[in-house]
Amino acid sequence: MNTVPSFATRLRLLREHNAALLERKNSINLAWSNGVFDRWTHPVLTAAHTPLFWRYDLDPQTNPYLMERMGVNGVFNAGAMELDGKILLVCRVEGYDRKSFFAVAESETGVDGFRFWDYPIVMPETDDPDVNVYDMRVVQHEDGWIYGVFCTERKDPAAPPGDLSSAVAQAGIARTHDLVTWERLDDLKTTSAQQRNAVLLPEFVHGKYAFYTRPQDSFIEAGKGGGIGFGLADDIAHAEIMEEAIVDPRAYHTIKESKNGAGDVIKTPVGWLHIAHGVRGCAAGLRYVLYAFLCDLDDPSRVVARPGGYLMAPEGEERVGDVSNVLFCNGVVARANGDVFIYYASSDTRMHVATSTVDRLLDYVFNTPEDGMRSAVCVAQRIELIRKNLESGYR
Ligand code: BGC
Ligand code: BMA
Repeated sequence: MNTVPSFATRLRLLREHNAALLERKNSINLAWSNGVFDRWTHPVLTAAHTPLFWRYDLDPQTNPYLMERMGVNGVFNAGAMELDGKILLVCRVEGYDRKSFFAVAESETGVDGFRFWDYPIVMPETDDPDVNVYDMRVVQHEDGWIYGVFCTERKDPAAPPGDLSSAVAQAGIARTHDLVTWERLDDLKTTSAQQRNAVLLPEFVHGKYAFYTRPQDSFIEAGKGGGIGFGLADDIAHAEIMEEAIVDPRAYHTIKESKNGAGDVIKTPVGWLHIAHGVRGCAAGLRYVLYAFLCDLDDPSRVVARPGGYLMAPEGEERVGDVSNVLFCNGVVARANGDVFIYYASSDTRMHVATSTVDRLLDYVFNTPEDGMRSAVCVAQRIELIRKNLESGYR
C-alpha cells in the first residue's frame, strides 16, 4: 500500500501548488480572436487561489490529518474597480455550504497576480438578516463614498410549507472608503416585488442617485418584470425608487428571452456603456451570455446603440462548472488610457478577464447591426456584409 505523505510533506506540496498558481503569468490567448476583445489564457481567480489558511487548520495538533476543514466551492461574479493604480476585485466566494461572502483580491496588472487580502469582508446585516449575499457591483461615487450594491436573498416567508427554494431577492447597499470597513444602508425599495442586478451610476443624475434595476415578479421568473430598468433615488441611506422605467426589454427569440440584467456600466465620452447578461431557457437549462449596449450620457434611461446578439458566450472550459453554460459579469474597469478590463465568471465557478479598449467597444456597439428579430431580416443583414466584401474583391 502507498504510504500517505506526512503532514509536513502534504503541506509543502499544497503551498507549492498554491504559490505556483498565484505566480502564474497570464497571456492573451492568441488562438482565439475576434477583434472586439481579447480573451486571456488562464482564469484570474479560482477556488484554489484562496489562501490555504482560509481552508485548512494548519496546526498539526488540532488537524493532524491536514484536512481541508472548510472548502471553497467557487470564486466568481466579482465587482471590479481601480483604486490607487491597482485593480481590486470584490469576489463572490462560495463555501462548500453554498453560502457566499465577499472577499477582495488585488493585482497590479489586472490580468494576473491576483492575491486575496487576509480576511474576507465582514458585511453588516440589516434588521432582516440576509441568508445569502452575492454579485456585488462596486462604484466610486462622486459623493465621495465607494458603494457596493449586491443581491441579498432571504427565504420567501410566503412559500408554502415544504417549498424550501423560493426566496426573495433584493438589492442590498453598503458603503466604504477602503473596502475593509463597510456601513450597511437600507435595501433598495422599488415598486417591484423582487430585485437583482442593480447597478448604481458613479454620478448624480438630476441631483439624484441613479440606478439600473431588474424588476422581477418572483425569484426565478421575470414575470411582467420586463427587463433592465432605470430609476432615481433621493436618499442613498434609505434608497427608494418610485418610478422604474424599462430601458432594455426582454424579447422573444433573442439572447435575453427569459431574463436580462445590468452587469457593470462604464462612462465613455459618448455614453454609458453596459456589459449586461442575457438568459434564455433551453433543454440544457438556463444559458447566460454577455451583451453590450450604450445609453445616453444625459438621459441614461435612453438606449442609443443596441448591437444585436451576444458579445461573449461560454467557450471551452468556461462552459462547465457548478452551474454550467453561464457567463456572468458584474465588474468592468475602464482605465484613463482607454483600456477596458472585462471581468467575467464562467459557470458560477471561476473568474476570467477579457481586455479591450473604449474605442473598440464603441466601434462594436455602433457598427454591429441591431437584432433583426426575424430570420429573413438577419440573413439580409449578413448578405449585405457578404456583398460588400465580394464586390470589393475581398474573400
Ligand atoms: C443563487 C444565484 C442565482 C439565483 C437564481 C440564487 O440562490 O445563489 O446564483 O442567480 O439563485 O437562480
Ligand atoms: C443568477 C445570477 C448569478 C449567477 C447566475 C447563474 O441569476 O444572479 O449569481 O451567476 O444566476 O447561476
